[in-house]
Amino acid sequence: SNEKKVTVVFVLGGPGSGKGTQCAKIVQNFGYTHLSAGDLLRAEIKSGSENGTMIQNMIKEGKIVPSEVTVKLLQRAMQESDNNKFLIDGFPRNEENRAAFEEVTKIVPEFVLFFDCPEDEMEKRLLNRNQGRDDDNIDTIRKRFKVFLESSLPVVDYYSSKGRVRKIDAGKPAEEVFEAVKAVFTSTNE
Ligand code: UP5
Ligand code: MG
Repeated sequence: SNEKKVTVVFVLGGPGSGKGTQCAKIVQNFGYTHLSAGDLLRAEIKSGSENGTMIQNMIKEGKIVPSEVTVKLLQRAMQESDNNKFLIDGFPRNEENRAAFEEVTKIVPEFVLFFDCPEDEMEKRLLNRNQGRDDDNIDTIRKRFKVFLESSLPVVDYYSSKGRVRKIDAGKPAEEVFEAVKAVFTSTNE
C-alpha cells in the first residue's frame, strides 16, 4: 500500500562514476532493490508511452526529464516491489527533482552515497561502454558533465550540509570502490 515504511538510499555521482556497477554489488550483499531512474526512463521509451519521444529527446541532449515523470516511475516501482529497502540510482538530479520527490512521497533518504570520480576517468569509461546507449557519444557526454556540475552537484551539497553524504573515491577499480561502499553499509552510525 501507500503507507509502506521504506528505507531509501540515494546513489549519486557523475555520468560513468559507477553508480549502476556498485548498486549491483550492494543488491547482492545488502538486500536492497535497485531502482535506476535512467533505466526506468529508458524502459518508458521502449514501452511506447506517450512521453517516450520527449524522454528520448531529453536523454539525447543530456537534459533532466521533468520531475513529474521520474517521480511517478520511481513511486510506482517502489509500490510494486515486495521489498522495503531501495537504492535510488541517478536521482535526484536537480533541486526540482529533490523537492518534488520529498513533497510527493514524504520520504527522506537514510543517506546519500556519492561517487566522486575524475571527469577524464568517467569520459574514458563511457566511451568504452559500448552498450548502445544513445547518450554515450562525446557530444552528449560533454552535455551530461555540464548538467551534472551545474544542476546535480548542488543536490549533493544540499545533503552534505545536512550531514547525509557518504562520499566514496570512485576513480579506483570496481572491487576497491566496493570495499569503501561496504564500510558505509556496515557502519552502525548511519
Ligand atoms: N565501470 C564502472 N565502474 C568502474 C571502475 N571502478 N573502474 C573501471 N570501469 C568501471 O559504469 C559506466 C562504465 O564504466 C561501465 O562500462 C562500467 O563497466 C565501467 P556504470 O556503473 O554504468 O556508471 P553509472 O554511474 O551508472 O553511469 P551512467 O552512464 O548510467 O550514469 P548517468 O548518470 O549518466 O546515466 P543515467 O542512466 O542515470 O541517466 C541518463 C540520462 O537520463 C540523464 O543524462 C538524463 O538525461 C536522464 N535522467 C533524468 O532526466 N532524470 C533522472 O532522474 C535520471 C536520468
Ligand atoms: Mg547507470
